[in-house]
Amino acid sequence: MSVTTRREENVGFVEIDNPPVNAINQAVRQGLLDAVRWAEKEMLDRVIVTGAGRAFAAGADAKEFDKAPVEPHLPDVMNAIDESFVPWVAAINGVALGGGAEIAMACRMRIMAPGAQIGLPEVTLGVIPGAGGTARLPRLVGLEKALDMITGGKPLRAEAALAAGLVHMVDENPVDAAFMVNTEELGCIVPTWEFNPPEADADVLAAARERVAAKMSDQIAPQRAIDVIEHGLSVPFHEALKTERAAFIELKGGEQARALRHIFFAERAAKAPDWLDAAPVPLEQVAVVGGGTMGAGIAYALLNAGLSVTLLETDADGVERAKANVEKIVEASLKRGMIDAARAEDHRARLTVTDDYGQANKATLAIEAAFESMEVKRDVFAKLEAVLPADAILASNTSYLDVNEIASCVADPSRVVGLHFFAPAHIMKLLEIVNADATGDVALATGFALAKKLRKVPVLAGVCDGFIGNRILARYREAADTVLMDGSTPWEIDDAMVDFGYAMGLYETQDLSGLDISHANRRRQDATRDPNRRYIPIADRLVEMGKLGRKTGAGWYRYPGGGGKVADPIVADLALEEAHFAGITRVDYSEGEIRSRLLHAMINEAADLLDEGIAQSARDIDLVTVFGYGFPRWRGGLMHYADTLGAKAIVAQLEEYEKEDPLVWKVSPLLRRCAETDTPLADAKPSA
Ligand code: T1G
Repeated sequence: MSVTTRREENVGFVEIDNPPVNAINQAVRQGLLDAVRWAEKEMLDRVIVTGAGRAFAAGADAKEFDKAPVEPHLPDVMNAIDESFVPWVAAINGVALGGGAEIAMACRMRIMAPGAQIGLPEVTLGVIPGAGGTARLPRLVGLEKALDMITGGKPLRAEAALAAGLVHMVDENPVDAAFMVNTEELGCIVPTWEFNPPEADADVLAAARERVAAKMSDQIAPQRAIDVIEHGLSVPFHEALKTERAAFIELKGGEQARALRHIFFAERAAKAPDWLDAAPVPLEQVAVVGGGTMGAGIAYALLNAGLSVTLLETDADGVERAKANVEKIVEASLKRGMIDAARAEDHRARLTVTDDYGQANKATLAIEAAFESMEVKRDVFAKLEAVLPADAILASNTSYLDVNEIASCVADPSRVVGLHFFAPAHIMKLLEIVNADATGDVALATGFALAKKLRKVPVLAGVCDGFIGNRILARYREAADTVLMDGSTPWEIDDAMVDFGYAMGLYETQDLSGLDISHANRRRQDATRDPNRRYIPIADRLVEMGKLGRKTGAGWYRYPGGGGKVADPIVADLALEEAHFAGITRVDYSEGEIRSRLLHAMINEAADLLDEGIAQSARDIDLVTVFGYGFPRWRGGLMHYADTLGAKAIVAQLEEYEKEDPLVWKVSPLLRRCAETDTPLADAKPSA
């Protein structure tokens, strides 16, 4: 049963029971509607509606969004509750999101448990509330608060919901409290749909439009929500519902909603593969080697997940630096209100920073985050192997080096796995779990168990230079540098990708991390670089000029102080000079031509990764690009976006670009297969 009913005296109890989070599917909608009719037939005093388990209701079942809507439609269920002569009381025991919040708002009264949350996150799925939320919420909390909640999608905790006037009471046991509410008092509350709408305050609406335009200009739903809310203030309630429903249906079928739903479910499907049935090692004591930016971030992420951490450094100075690095993150988290003083103290109590590896002798997992040098890593692994328990898992956070080579230095290489975190490690959700040739199932299972504990998005990657994300990034950079050499400027290239939806362009990002880092990486690759690939020396010239990026006040851009950046004519001249030396006749690319060249190079590399089995699925590549590399979430990830172009069109475009440079742009066998068989990349399989 998705909705159960029972009565006690003259009170009806309705429970939504659709594990795990009471998503509102057709059966729940029908059950609620039947419950309205049942309560009226029984002439009950009131109905108390709550959720079974940890949620009140997580919203409409998004799995139904790709199908034609089936009656009863949720707005009709809401109206039946709102207009019923038997008043309903929402006992909000857990999250009441989207349609869940709309059920609560259709009730006469709302009582919330202290740990519960209530909100309308529909815009995060590319839609707007579609069951009365845009009409009821402004009537309950006022226009400004409603606009903020609906365009931002962020839920309110109980005290904030009470202060906003969204709920009447906060109580440890909302069902009991609802049972005790005085019948007369309840009878005096006007049905929500009869509330007068707030004034259509032009300044408030304009401020909301400005905020949305500034922070999420690419996304359609937030802007559409404002229009629907505004319309709903000046027409009768039921007419407002019609406009809302039409907008919801239209958005639901659109590209952005499909892309956001794809990522929502892909993120939740990111778990250990079905074939992996080994148990992970217990995760209580973890060692981290290296207290630099990455190591400190990893250590903090572990502390924040309740684990105890021994952070290992090389000497006393290193220990002091590591302590300071972790403390900096603790202080920043305190300042942002992400943890309170008690939790900060608890984190500090579970952290040991030392240069004595022996103190890590109880760790069941060690994560090496030392300098990116094979020699350093092999030395660290030898020291770890000497002190940790024989079955402890040894992980490397290396972003480029060969995990097989690292594993070869320990007696039992099945203990070795790659755990590639992304900076800042305590914030970025992606975790590439690198499956080396000898990596055992226990090591892999431990990687996935750690990801779950840290609430990271785990993606299994095979061993290659750069694994999944950095290999795609390398192609992105190469294509950008090629376009830079052949005709554009760094700012034209960055603007093209920011207009596509990236928060920041490639060159500005390099200025942020420092040109010396990629310079060191290029030197490391000198010996093995393919001599046939064009080498673009512009970045090297900048490093030679001391232009290392933000930290030196200039890199690809100039940073004249005050946080802004300006185009640097010196850099534009450098590109002209190098193109001249190379005998290139530059081309004035349009923004679309720039964007297409970069994206096609990335898509092709991703197809190769899939074809070689380095990535297990197109969905995994979408997770990597969205959660690790800033690919716009509302485009669903690189491969979901590629499927909107279609393999045939991609192959035809790559064949054109191949004439310009057959190494930067070529056609992956997998792309050709998909084009020939009209197979979406989402369904593509490795060739082997
Ligand atoms: N529809 C379908 N499945 C859902 C779902 C939903 N709305 N929410 C969660 N699930 C599944 C999820 O895929 C996973 O499945 C399992 O439940 C546990 O989720 C008409 C149009 C509620 C805070 O946007 O934010 O209402 O992997 O791993 O970390 O106006 O789920 O187990 O097979 O995330 O404890 C609006 C989306 C919908 C809320 C719980 N609602 N959900 O987090 O568990 S649109 C939302 C969440 C709507 C109305 C409109 C979170 C959560 P599986 P989980 P969690």
